[in-house]
Amino acid sequence: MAVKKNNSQELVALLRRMWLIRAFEEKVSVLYAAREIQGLVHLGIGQEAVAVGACGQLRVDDYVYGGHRSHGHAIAKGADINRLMAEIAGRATGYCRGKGGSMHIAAKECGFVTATGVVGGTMPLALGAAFAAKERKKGQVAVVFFGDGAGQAGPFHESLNIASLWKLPVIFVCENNGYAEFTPLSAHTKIERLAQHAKTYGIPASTVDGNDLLAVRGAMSEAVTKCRAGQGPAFLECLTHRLRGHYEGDPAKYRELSQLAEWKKKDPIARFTRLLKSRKLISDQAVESIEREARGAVEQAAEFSLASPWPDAAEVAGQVTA
Ligand SMILES: Cc1ncc(C[n+]2csc(CCOP(=O)(O)OP(=O)(O)O)c2C)c(N)n1
Ligand SMILES: [Mg+2]
Repeated sequence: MAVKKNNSQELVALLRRMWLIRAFEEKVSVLYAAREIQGLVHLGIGQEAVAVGACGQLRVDDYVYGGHRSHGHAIAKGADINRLMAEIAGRATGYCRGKGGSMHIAAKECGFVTATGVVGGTMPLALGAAFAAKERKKGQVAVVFFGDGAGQAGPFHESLNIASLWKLPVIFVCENNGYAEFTPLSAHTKIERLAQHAKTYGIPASTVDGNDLLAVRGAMSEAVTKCRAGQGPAFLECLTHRLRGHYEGDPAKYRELSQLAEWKKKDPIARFTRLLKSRKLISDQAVESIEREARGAVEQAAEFSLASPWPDAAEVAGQVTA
């Protein structure tokens, strides 16, 4: 895909955002190993180009929904990393006052509406946001991120059907990382490309290399333009791979080391850095300072989180509406 010279700053900002996500999740991994973070944690290390490529095409007032592996989606949409880290660490200063944790992030001010550990669970919710957006007529869109495993869930099919039927402004972004927990795609479906399902429901779909930031960005730009113009839903399948286990602590014995090594070569951050360098859009020094700044910001977020109080036990039933 051609890179216009006049948007070099924007491209560098995308690299910066990918680094922020990477540094953030690497710190989460360290804190998790040190038992500063409780519960299950799923990292999207290696999948940053999908989050950043897709969310980079959105407005603040567009809605984003995630799932169990969504720290990166929230950061890409503009979530504050202090409040995000505090939430993951279960502290009262977190986005959900420490009650949601890693899998239940909601950063309302930037349009990251919610996430859930229920696979496919936010797909129908995104439809609701898209329905409201359609009624409001301000050109907003709703985006929902989910994995290949969600393709076998009922809400996936129900959501695609209704979105198509009602021509809703929703973009389905599938992160096809080839695994659902420890099960390879070939063992959980005969459908190799999730985009095939979208076509069945009459939704325009494309499959792109999810580790190529510009490929994701280009496909998302097209989808968002059509969606805002009232042409109905779109489906974007991004082929990618998580470089960590399914959850932190997963020994990932179901995956060949050679497969992991192959995917490491396709690391989206290293790849995009090479591209920017080859086009002389960034210097080695600038790349180093981007990484340093990201790690610095994340250290501060960790310090803020660990110095924050735990939620008050008396608040346990607060903010929960029946
Ligand atoms: C409705 C439901 N069924 C099963 C599970 C258990 N589960 C948690 S993650 C996961 C796999 C999800 O795979 P995928 O959608 O590909 O996302 P990935 O983990 O690869 O990002 C499963 C089956 C769940 N959380 N919710
Ligand atoms: Mg998967």
